[in-house]
Amino acid sequence: MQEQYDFNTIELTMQQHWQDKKIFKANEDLSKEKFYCLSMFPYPSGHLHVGHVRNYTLSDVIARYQRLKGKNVLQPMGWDAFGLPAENAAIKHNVPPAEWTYQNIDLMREQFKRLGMGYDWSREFATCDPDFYRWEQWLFVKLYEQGLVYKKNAVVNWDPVDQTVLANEQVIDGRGWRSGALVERREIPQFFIKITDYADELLEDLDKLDGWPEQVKTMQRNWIGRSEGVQVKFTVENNPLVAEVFTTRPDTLLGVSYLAIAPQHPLALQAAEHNPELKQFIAECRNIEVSEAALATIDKKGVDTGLKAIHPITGDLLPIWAANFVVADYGSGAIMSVPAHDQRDWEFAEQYDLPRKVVIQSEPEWDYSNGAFKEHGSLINSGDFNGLGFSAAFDAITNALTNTSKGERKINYRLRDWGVSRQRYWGTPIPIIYCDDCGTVPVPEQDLPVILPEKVDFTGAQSPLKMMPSFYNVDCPTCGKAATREIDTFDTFMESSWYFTRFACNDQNNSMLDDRAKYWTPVDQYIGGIEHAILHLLYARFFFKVLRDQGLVNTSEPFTRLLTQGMVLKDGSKMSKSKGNTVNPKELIERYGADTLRLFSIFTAPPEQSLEWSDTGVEGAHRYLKRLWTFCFKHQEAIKTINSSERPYIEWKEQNAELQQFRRQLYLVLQQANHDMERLQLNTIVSGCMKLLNLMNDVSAYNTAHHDNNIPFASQPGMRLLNKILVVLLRMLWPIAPHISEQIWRDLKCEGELHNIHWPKLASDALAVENMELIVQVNGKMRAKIQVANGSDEESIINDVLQDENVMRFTDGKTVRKTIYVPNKLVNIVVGS
Ligand code: ANZ
Ligand code: ZN
Repeated sequence: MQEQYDFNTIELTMQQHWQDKKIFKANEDLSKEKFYCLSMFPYPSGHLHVGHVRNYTLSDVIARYQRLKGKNVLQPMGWDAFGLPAENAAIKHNVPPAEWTYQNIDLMREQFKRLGMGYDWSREFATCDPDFYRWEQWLFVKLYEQGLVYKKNAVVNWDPVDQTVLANEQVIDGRGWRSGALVERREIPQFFIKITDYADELLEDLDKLDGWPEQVKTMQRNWIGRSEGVQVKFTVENNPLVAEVFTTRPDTLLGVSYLAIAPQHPLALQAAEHNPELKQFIAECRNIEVSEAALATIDKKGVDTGLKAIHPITGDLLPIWAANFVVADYGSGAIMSVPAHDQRDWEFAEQYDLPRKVVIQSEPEWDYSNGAFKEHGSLINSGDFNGLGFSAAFDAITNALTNTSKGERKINYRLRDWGVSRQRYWGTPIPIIYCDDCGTVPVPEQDLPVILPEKVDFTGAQSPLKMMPSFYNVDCPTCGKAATREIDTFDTFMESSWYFTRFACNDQNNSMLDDRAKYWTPVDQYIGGIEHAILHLLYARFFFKVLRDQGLVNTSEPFTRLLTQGMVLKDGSKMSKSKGNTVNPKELIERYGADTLRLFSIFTAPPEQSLEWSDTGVEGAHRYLKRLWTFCFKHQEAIKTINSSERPYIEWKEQNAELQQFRRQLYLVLQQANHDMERLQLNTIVSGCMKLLNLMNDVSAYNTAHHDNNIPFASQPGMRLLNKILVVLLRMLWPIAPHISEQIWRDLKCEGELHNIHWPKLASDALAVENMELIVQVNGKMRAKIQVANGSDEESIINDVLQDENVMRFTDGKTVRKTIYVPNKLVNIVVGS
């Protein structure tokens, strides 16, 4: 063993060794339980930043731990290679996006390797590789044929100077980022995939995802936005058109005083023909931002269309207004306005002096000059329905409408179909051909892939494909006449929606996926940033269900457990180039080694919380590894001797109290580590490792005091214990700081190779020497203390606790919602009625 902790040599040697032995190459071994560990693949920007280091270290720790647990682990890596930054770089540095991307991939691959990530590199791919995207094109054609794809007009940002469509992030204060021209809104035909067909399943299956953070599931639920309501038909006076509205409050029907319709609503367009003011208003509304979030806060404006709707129950005539806050493509683009009980309607009515009718009783009396009364309550001023509460009124009014064919129950979703067309070059070509005679023709399977030309001049803002007749001029696959290709490419969310399945069988050239995908999916542990909580995860869940329906995978949810890691901050704010507070991992690796960086990023904060960068923290992590190294160097002869000699059985029960106490501490740390690993509280595993080094120091001091030269090392309990602590510590540390721990393992002649050794086992006898006292809380309040045998498992402890008389006094008649066990300390029972 070297005296100096020469991390650079150690890390490079170890990495070479793992690579030579292909230890991270995953095979479909049916005799073992599989574990698919994946972190969201990176965009190849060329440089790893410390946020990446954290994200990828987290998943490497989990993957390596599962390996020691005996699982058949797959941890692949690839590149989310299409997208806008490559186009921007191409314009800036005059290098084709493909070239820029592949160079970056090479750089980043080396950085990952230098960090010691345990990836199966044989499964690597980049999404810009035709061998990958051809299958995306194949699937798209399948979906097209099955009617899950359609084309419709959708709004884009049009730069009139550059004559190109801009992505939202290329529009700055309403102007094109290059030209500075005022951006126009244009409608152009685009492809959509019917994700809404899966809305119900996407919503319902969230309940099965026990391994997902609640917060992410809530965000998905809100995004899908299911609401139950009623579609009400209002006939229009002297007009064949009907105004249909969607309402979640049919109980307020008798309080409707006007209708509000979206400016693009057919009734508004019709009325505008004879109404210049309305026409002008509709034109103005075209140029405003249409996102729902924007509409929610907009200044409410409207114009009376002059049309009158007939109330379905009272027969009253109600004015119809065109209003800018009504979303054209939600519900039916029209609302029945109840200013007394809906705040937006209230504001609109105030502004245009429209009448207000109170139909819900408030207690105490509500002051309507301040705003709408939005609560549920008994009906008043509602004729036959007076006195009914919310649900009864909902049902009664709905039935009255249904019986007269003036309404029906309806479920609406906020979720929109997925627009997948992008007017960009650097993406997967959409495999569609347009023929004057045959119309829209999908590219036949045998003609796939449609390859994106990579040698392009990319200077201006426009897609180079527009200027490449060699790309877009083709023969129609149906009739053979001259035709043209679609030059739009796919939204890059398409690739990230299914890449994780392809890692199972990236070498398969005859189909999108094969049986290996059924073996490896679902991903057991997925790790990534909270910024992907909605779109990426929703699209991936959707695609997985689509793949299931194609028979390509055999489960319904792609990610069993999800860990959303926190951000890396410096001085409390996000690191960014513009703030000049970035930290370069490369320099840190040179200075301290990869193990230090890994240890620091795991130790400093629990995975889900943000991590505050600190140079002293990095130094602290480094010092720990150095101390460990030095300790091992100092004790190497003794440890090596024990490891290479026959070790007689030691009856621990017969040893003195001090030794038993040391041994107990070892297993308490291990017990905690087991618990922490399973709940991914990885930072406290490092604390455990630190405790074990301290413990080794204590045991070593004990050994010095009790040393007997006449007994061989291997027979001295204190020496054996020291050895035991070390081999537990090295295994606990290996997932986090794999190079140093494996090197020490090797240098000190521990058994076999560390990467093949199983995770240490608990010696429950060490823990069972006495009872321990646990604090029991009910809903966070301390209610009892109970004695349980040391080393009992969580299940039996919870059982004991729930049967304890004192505890039962507080849980009686309530449902136990959750139990939280903090080993050796407390149990918290969460109850609800
Ligand atoms: C009458 C009413 C009375 C309403 C009341 C609410 C409260 P969610 O839950 O989001 O589905 N609405 C319907 N379509 C709309 C559109 N295209 N643009 C803007 N608003 C629209 O909300 C449904 C409610 O949002 C509907 O119920 C409707 O207003 C409005 F005291 O109808 B409500
Ligand atoms: Zn044709």
